[in-house]
Amino acid sequence: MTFNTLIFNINAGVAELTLNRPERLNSFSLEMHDELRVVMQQIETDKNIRAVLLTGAGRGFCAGQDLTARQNDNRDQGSRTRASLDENFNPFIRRLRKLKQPVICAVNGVAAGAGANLALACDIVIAAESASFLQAFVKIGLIPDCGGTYFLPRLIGSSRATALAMLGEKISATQATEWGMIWRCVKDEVLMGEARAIAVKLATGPSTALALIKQAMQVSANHTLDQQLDWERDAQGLAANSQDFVEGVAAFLEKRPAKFNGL
Ligand code: T3D
Repeated sequence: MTFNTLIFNINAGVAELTLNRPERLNSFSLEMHDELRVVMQQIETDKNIRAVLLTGAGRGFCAGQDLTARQNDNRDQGSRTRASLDENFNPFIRRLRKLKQPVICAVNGVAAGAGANLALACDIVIAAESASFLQAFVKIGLIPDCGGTYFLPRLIGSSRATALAMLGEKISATQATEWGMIWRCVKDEVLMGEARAIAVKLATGPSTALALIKQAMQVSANHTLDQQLDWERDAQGLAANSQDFVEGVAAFLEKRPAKFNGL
């Protein structure tokens, strides 16, 4: 598939999705949203895709909404903004979170506004040392969206989340790692190699268990311990019914690496 604003390849079970408007730091345009809908449909339905790797082209990861599309717009800004979230950003974040496949985000440069929160919506975030995260919204009189006010306090606690959102200060990938906002940061030159290695590991892993782990982490945010113990029991029943569980146990007992087929 070829696109104007995205690069999309599928290789050895990994779908690699690159936001590709480098001259605007990969900010979101309507065309990009349209193309993302096509790609998401493919990822949701293609059984051969077992992991997704998201990154950005050029020196930035994503600078959020393309603000040039918001200039000299005399229409009702409130209604337009609500519609933009309802029709474009929110469905994308929801679909990403609901994907069965794990999503790895390789943050190659600045992640600002919706771009920062897109990264936080992914399952494993790895960043280049030169990358940074910026809740840019307040600088233009907006509030964090795309789940920023959901993910941030859960990842780094309310005090840091509030300060980042209110002050709009950029933090480095190193700081983000120290705060537990992302999984890790690595030297710029090894970012894509490391991110691809994670993606391949997940694409050759036990897909049923991985999908359930993803779901477990999400539902736990709103569960009591009792509810989560029950949820884990049911999910473990599903995982144990997979071929990959049989293979995993056999491989352990035979002292060989497991060969998971994702079933
Ligand atoms: O309306 C709705 O749909 C509601 C939804 C909102 C979601 C949101 O994401 S709101 C937040 C929007 N994003 C921002 O406010 C971030 C704006 N960008 C920046 O603050 C800075 O560009 C960065 C901190 C991200 C990076 O700074 P720097 O100095 O590394 O780069 P730069 O020079 O500012 O940007 C490079 C080019 O990209 C530049 O173009 P030029 O001058 O070379 O022609 C710049 O204008 C362009 N660019 C960067 N971000 C955006 C953008 N163009 C359009 N929209 C952008 N968001």
